[in-house]
Amino acid sequence: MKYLKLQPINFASSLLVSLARSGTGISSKAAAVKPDVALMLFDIEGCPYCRLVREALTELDLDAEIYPCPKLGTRYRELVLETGGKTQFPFLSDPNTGVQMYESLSIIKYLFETYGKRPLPLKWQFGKLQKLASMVANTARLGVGQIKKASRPPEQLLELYSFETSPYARIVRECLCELEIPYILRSCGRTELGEWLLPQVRDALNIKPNSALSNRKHLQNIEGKMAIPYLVDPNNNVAMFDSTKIVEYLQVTYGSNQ
Ligand SMILES: N[C@@H](CCC(=O)N[C@@H](CS)C(=O)NCC(=O)O)C(=O)O
Repeated sequence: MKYLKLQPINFASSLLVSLARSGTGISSKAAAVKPDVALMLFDIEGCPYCRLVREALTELDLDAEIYPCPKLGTRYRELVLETGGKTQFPFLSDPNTGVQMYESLSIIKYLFETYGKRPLPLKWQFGKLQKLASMVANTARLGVGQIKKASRPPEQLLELYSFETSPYARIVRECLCELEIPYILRSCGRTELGEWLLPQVRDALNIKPNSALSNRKHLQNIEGKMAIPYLVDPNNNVAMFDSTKIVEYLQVTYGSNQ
């Protein structure tokens, strides 16, 4: 697998993006109100604007259904054009309120007002600066996660336990985006100090994280350990950790050379 040979470089450049965005998309304070029906985000993983919205989802501990719309994509871009009138991303559709909107910073403001029920954090009030910083961070990925690759669609949505600024989870999200595989984003931000330690270090120190967040608790309960990313594929009754294994699984299962 050509992909595996490039793995160290691939991870290093993903880490660069995470370091550049290390002030956002990691720590969480759960939203005061959770949407009854899943939010729907039409996005491009490698888009600097879409990243800002996903960072806010992590910070508010909000899950969302992600419908990938890579360039040359055929599965969901048309739907955004029909629904909103233009192909621009991010595009949020909230079935709970009927709100459908473009513009990353407006979406973030909407999420903090509607679900966070708390003032927009200072850093998001410097919206233009955040956009610029996200564009700069993006350069390290050299366009990965932006253009469609041939694939066959899954019947059911997959699930990905992820937090935005995880360099490992990013690599999996990029693959899901390029293959236009829709998934439920299970936000798993950090609330505890122990969660900043790598799983191997935590295990060595026998530190058992006791997250306040429901997705982390659930994962700890079902797997007896906590690591990000974690993929669940109900189409094949598969669940797994480890970004390299997950990407290989996705390419073999859904990638196609048509
Ligand atoms: N000002 C918008 C900019 C959004 C934007 O330009 N997104 C790009 C993707 S990075 C886009 O939709 N490009 C058109 C396309 O992909 O067809 C925002 O902040 O949301």
